[in-house]
Amino acid sequence: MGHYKSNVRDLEFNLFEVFGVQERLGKGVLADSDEDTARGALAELNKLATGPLADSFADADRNPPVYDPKTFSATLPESFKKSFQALWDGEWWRLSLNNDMGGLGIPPSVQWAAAELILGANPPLFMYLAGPSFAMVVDDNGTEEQKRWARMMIDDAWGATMVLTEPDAGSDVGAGRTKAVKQDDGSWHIDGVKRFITSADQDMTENIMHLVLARPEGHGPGTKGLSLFLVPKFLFDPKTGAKGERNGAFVTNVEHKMGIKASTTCELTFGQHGVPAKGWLLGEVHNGIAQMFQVIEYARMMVGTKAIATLSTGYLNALEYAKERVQGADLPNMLDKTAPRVTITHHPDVRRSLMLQKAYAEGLRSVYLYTATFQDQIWTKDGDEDALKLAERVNDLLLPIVKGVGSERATEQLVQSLQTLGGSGFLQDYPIEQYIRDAKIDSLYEGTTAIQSLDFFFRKIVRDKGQALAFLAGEIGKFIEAEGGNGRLKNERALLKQALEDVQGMLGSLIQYLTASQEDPQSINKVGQHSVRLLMATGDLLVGWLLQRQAEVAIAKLDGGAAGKDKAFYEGKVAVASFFAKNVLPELSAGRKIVEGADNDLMELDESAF
Ligand code: ST9
Ligand code: FAD
Repeated sequence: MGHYKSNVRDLEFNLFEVFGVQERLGKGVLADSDEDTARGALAELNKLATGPLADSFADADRNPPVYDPKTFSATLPESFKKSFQALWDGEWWRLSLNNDMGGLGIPPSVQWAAAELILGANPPLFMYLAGPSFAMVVDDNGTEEQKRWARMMIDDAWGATMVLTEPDAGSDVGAGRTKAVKQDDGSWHIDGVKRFITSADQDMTENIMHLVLARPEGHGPGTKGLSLFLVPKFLFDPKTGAKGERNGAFVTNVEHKMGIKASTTCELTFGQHGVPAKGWLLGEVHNGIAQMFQVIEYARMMVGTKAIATLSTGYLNALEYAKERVQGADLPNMLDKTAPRVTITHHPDVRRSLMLQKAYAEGLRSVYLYTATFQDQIWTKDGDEDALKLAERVNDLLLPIVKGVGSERATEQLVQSLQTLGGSGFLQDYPIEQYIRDAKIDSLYEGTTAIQSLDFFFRKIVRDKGQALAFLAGEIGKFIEAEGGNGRLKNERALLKQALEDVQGMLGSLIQYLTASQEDPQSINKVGQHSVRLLMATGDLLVGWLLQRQAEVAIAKLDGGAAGKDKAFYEGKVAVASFFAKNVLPELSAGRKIVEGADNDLMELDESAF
């Protein structure tokens, strides 16, 4: 058995029993799919993910890509290339494409469920598949000619990258200094050094299209002065795609990292090695940051899903170990030295930890799939203009939760998965130490957690005038009032109601501090001190709510006579919702008190006192 333990049952439960995504299938752009085809796709991919994709997971970590400075190139381990080929041959690169571009005709919710399987088995594989999905952004924004290039990117199986970061421009993308100089033939020469660029070189694809942010000469400061350029690794015949000369975009280093080693992280240098780095302005319009955010939104969803996928397999590995490991006696028999030794699942602290891991793994899975249901609505253009606008706003609101909360909780809970294995967890005989190393990046790239929290508060709540949040609070409120589940989980609903009030209370305080900053500019620092707390609390609220929604479905199934494996599955759903409500949600009240009592002492303290 490989390292990857998937949870297709839970994916299907969310999709078809909780969110009812099958209702959109069989119509419009989804005319060719139904529940069976969606289930079939997941089953097929699951075989690949738990087999050939997972096979190179550890080998590519222990034998990472090798950089050759003489040729500016990176060579990937053979085992990993084999896994990539299996994924490619299965045509899974079609997953995120729309029908016109050769997609599979399945909605984003099923696409992301499928993505979880790849991301849980071997995340760098998914990232090397960026070519086709980034081609969609080129197609959406490009000139007629660039739309043809987008087809080439797909048909000729190119790789692709997103190129923003520079040594002095990380979170602050607008500080980027890479410049672009217009040429007489309408192309541009890019000049500068970018760092930390994922997949900027590899030896698996014929060409790579870099999507690069650079500042045209004379353009203003900040992100708004940046434009997006298409910069291929190899120049190509614009009509046929035939490969031409090497372009002047060279990888000048591959980083040595803590984890996710199979994914090359490169310094990418433009126009510094005697060959100009030729680029073409996307769509011939200077709208770089907005265009790049189309890629970033996709990538933030991907990063959150990756973290949650890893947490899920971490939890399932820990669970399997715990069911077999015998150690110590039951606590009630602890004084009896002759008492029978038991598996560690008998120890209350192990149970507590496993149930918390389950809560976050399954609750966060539900959060990302719930988010994807709004993408389904946008994808199928289901509803009038107002409904579609609202779906976009809600999707936007949820993205920093999927990414920020997903990554933070995954890292935190994966440490608990390792703890379940005791000292064995520390060994490379088990996958969890690699999971922790590979998942840590998720709270860093695509905007750190602090950046997600600022995006959540300032852009997704304040700038949105709270519209998306009001919708979400309304949905949770309706659930609380509905009293479903046959009157069971009453106490849990009351705890959810309190959690909703606590999050609203926290938000109310932060809005007050923001308003007060019109008189006292320092007051905004109180928002900055607590924005991550708000983000994480909202994440807990959503996890608590969705686990209870799941429990309501489970109760109906149990009442309907579910038996065997199904019975255990549904009982687990009821138990985890109850556990989370009783053990985690009450903590939000303390968080609210902290936010209500916020002051600026921290900001007034001299740095030397730290
Ligand atoms: C990175 C990559 O880290 C890591 C992994 C790469 C993996 C690549 C491959 C992945 C995909 C693979 C796919 C395969 C698929 C295969 C399928 C098969 C299975 N939403 O607030 P302002 C825009 S990359 C939308 O003033 P500042 C907007 O246009 C590096 N748009 O910002 C706005 O204008 P306006 C990632 C947004 O103060 C304009 O920006 N780096 C949003 O100028 C200015 O906004 C980062 O993420 C948004 N949420 O700049 C940087 N926000 O207001 C993190 C802004 O008029 N830093 N815009 O609408 C930030 O995000 C900063 O907040 C900042 C601040 C840069 C935006
Ligand atoms: P900094 O921005 O210097 O942040 C340092 C710390 O300060 C963080 O804790 C941060 O939260 C905090 N901080 C910074 N600004 C603020 C603020 N305004 N408010 C509150 N806190 C703040 N980039 C690409 O363009 N393309 C890629 O493909 C890509 N892949 C990557 C792959 C890997 C493995 C890594 C490590 C990075 C990758 N990146 C990529 C870059 C990544 O997106 C950045 O590292 C990230 O955005 C953070 O920037 P930074 O590292 O410069 O940290």
